[in-house]
Amino acid sequence: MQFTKLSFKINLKKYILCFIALLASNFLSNLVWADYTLNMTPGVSKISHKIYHLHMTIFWICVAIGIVVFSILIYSLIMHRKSIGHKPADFHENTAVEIIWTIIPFVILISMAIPATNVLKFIDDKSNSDVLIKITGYQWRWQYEYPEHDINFFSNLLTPQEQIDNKDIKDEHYLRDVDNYLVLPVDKKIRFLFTANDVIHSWWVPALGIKKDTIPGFINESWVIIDKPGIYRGQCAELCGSRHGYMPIVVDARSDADYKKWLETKIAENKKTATPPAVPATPKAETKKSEPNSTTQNKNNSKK
Ligand SMILES: [Cu+2]
Repeated sequence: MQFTKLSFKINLKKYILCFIALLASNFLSNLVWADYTLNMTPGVSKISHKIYHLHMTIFWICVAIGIVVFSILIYSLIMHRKSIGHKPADFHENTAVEIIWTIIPFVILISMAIPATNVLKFIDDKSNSDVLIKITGYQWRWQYEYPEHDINFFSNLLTPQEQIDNKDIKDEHYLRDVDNYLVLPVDKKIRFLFTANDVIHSWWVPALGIKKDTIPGFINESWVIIDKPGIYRGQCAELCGSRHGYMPIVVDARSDADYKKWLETKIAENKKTATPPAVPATPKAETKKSEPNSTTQNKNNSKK
């Protein structure tokens, strides 16, 4: 009986050790951590880099405060404990101490506020842009307009309903892919105008460092200079209704040459769809001929 109890104890110890070793090897292996980042990512735009550096500055200030405060705390706990016979001080209210612990946080806050204000000022400067894009939020898709080129299109979720209903295998970009990407040039200052058609949405692409509310009846503004070509994904970040989770954003950043090529094909597509049929085929088409006159008349009337 005793023998079995002992062997059970030894085995249990062995199993626990094996389990700990297995866990440790799992957590320490590169495979587990390969796709794991704890910190904020620096992103790919001038704004996102500034936000990242501000975040790191504040982070290190917090680390320094933590080290100082916990050092004093731990030192006091050990060196001033009752068991070694330490006698507590009996003073009450100390003006010097109160002034010091007011001034130190004040200095820390000012040292944080200066870089934060500089970043905010940088983000707010939308002047001298090269490209203008208007973004309109809809329940539940985005509309992108290039007012300088008369281009506009909708960007809808591409994930099939079968995947959403668990009837099909979910692909790599499940709920994060759209039919029409927002194509943007790199190294150009792009100014965004944001609005919405129905309820409040929020256009959020973390890699670009942009998160702006799109509000019906209001125009919000932002800008970006993208560093490198690539596909950058985001999503609506304002609870906007039952399909809020189904309106992702995909930005396709291209080199200037590729962007211009894309613009040309889009402009050509627009012209094709805008051209009326060359030869009127039926007598009905003849009656339609008079329509342009009536519309110009309407326009003239409206101008009056
Ligand atoms: Cu939305």
